[in-house]
Amino acid sequence: MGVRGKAMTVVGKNIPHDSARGHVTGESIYVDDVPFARNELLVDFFWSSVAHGRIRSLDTTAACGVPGVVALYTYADLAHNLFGPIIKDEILLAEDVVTFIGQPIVVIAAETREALRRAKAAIKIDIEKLEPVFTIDEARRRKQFIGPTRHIARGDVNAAFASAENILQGTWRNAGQDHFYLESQAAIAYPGEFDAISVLSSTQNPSEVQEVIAHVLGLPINKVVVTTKRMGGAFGGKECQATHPAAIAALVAHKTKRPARVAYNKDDDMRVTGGRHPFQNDYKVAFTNDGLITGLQVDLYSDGGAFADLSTAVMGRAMTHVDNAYFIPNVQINGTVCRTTLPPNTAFRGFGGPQGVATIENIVEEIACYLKRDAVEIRMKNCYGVDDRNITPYGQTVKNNLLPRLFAETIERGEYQKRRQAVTEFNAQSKTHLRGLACTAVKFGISFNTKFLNQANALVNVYLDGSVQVSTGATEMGQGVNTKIRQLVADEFGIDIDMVMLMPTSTEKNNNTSATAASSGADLNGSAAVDACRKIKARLAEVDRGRNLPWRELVQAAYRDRVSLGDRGFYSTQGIDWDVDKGCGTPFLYFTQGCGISEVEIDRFTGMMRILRSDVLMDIGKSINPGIDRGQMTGAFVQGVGWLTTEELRRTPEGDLLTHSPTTYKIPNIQDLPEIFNVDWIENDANTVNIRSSKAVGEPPLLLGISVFMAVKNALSYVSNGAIPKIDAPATGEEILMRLTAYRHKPTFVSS
Ligand code: LUZ
Ligand code: MOS
Repeated sequence: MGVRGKAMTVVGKNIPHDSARGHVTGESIYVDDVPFARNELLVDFFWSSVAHGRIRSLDTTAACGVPGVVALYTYADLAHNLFGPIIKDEILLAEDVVTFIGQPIVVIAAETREALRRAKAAIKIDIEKLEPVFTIDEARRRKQFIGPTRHIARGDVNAAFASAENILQGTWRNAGQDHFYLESQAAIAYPGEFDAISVLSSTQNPSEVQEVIAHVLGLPINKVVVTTKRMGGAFGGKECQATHPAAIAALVAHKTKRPARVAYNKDDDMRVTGGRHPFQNDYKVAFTNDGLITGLQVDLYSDGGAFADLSTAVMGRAMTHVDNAYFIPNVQINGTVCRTTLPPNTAFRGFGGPQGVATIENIVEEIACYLKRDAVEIRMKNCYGVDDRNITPYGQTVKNNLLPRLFAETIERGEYQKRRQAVTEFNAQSKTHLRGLACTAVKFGISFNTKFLNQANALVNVYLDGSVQVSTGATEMGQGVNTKIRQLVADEFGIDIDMVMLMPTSTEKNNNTSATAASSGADLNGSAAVDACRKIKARLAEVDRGRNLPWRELVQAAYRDRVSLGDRGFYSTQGIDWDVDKGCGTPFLYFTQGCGISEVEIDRFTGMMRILRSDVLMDIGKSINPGIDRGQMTGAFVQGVGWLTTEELRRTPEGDLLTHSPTTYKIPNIQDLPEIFNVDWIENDANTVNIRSSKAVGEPPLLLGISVFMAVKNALSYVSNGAIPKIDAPATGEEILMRLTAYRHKPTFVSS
């Protein structure tokens, strides 16, 4: 109930995204839309064009002399050069060694773009080339790793293999993915009095940007204010890597005492930032003749790139998601991050979860193929139970497990059995096309896997006309977190949604905040905002003394009584625990679950693939905003499909990215959507551990895009002459065609 006994009504409604109008009309302001300040400098950096090398000499004299150039800086101008979110191994500006193409070496500040361009061309550098490392295999050979190999284990895998009825072995390989946010990385830094500095940043993580700027400039953190109004997409790419442009802009503002702006263009952004981690996972699985998995050993290897960034945490999530929907009694999971000479890979929607889940879904497809059974049968047989067989390899109990129900309902709604029959018949008669069908699941753990990050604070101010401003650490990247928090606050006070405004995220109002990440922006920050509202409500109830005053009169009465009309809320997730060394605990507050069925059709002459139909069914709890959640489910699914089917990063043998624009890097467009696309969720308000019984939805549906990849694999199984079809991600048209061609020429044997 609201403060005056009014029923809560806004939560659960399709309130439009608070920027919907602004995005369409162009009224929404992004960092690089902010008008230029008087005296403002444009900033860019000169980067390494060599993947691995030693800088023999660097001469910036000519660049300094270019008209319009105001300053050039190197690492020597920083108070500290070394930083990093988990392992402090990252340098902002290269010192004597460069370790990836795109690594910043010299910061250039100039009056015009032309001067920037000319100065870059005038920098003379001599780099002695060293041996680069571009693959997981090569890094493994050289034992170049980031952090220790981690383990999760249960039962006795060796005994399971010794007594196994069947064993399969193989390697799952997936490539990387570019975040392809529409707004490239950008920041503007404004110098203040006495070394204070104020920064506008397109970041998911204003507090980290603030901390890194203070660190590299040698300032106390309280001298730096970072503000984020919104991002034009982020997808994890602005969880850590928005820090670099912001710190570079701050360096220039700090030194020159002039405002300074960095805004990457798309091509540069794609070349210098990292993306989703490529993985290469060796697996060995034991299973009965009935398809029951009895043992699994997986050695996960990721390509972390040149610096640690979040790679070890990403690996942690991959390791805790290799089980996905399936109970595996005996498991040994080992995870190792490889260091290569590529841009550091980082958070990307799903954060290792997709790479872990794709591994086991691929294994299940192979078991089905080997046993000549339908994969859905194998999946349901191995699915986590409701009352038993419901403990993960790391010891967390899967509570309120809806997977068996989701499988059953998705199969029924998606007419799986009927369509399986139809696909088989189609493939028997078509000489030109090939169809495939697959059903996969997702069980995504919600909470940061670093325990201390699971906290949030909020500031709520009520004004004399009854209107409300809310500030939290949540950043709006298009996912609608502002709208959800507005709804939560409006309901707490029992007031109209239009009375509530979400303010730009600022480190001035909310300190030490976590990145808006791990799908938990609304969970954590919404809970903190509600906590603040409840403190204010408790005081208002005393002012009201049962009079039931209208909201505005109540607020004014409180003001005249000198009762505080603002407060700060705090939330920390309870009951979670994770021992990273032992690989056990209860790292997640709950799981968001779902199932997806996809059917694809492949042109046997070109390899071109179309998605005929996808059905997505999820448990997203009791939705705070069904329209926004539908958008997240649809978009995440399509982004997952892009990762696994069309998006391909290609480099020269020297490691230079060739696919650095939409002309060569293919993200899905509207024509690539499933021709029939059903997105739905089940009714469930039993998730009482989270705010208003909702569930996080930002990342989990991405993993259902895996159903499309497995449908491709399934299609290939119809022409592989009984062999298990091998295909790596992304399954581009070219990759599919090569596999089809191999079957034609070598009908009995196909290597992976
Ligand atoms: N970021 C992070 C994340 O630091 N820890 C996580 O567990 C996580 N999970 C998903 C996305 N971002
Ligand atoms: Mo993230 S992958 O920034 O939730």
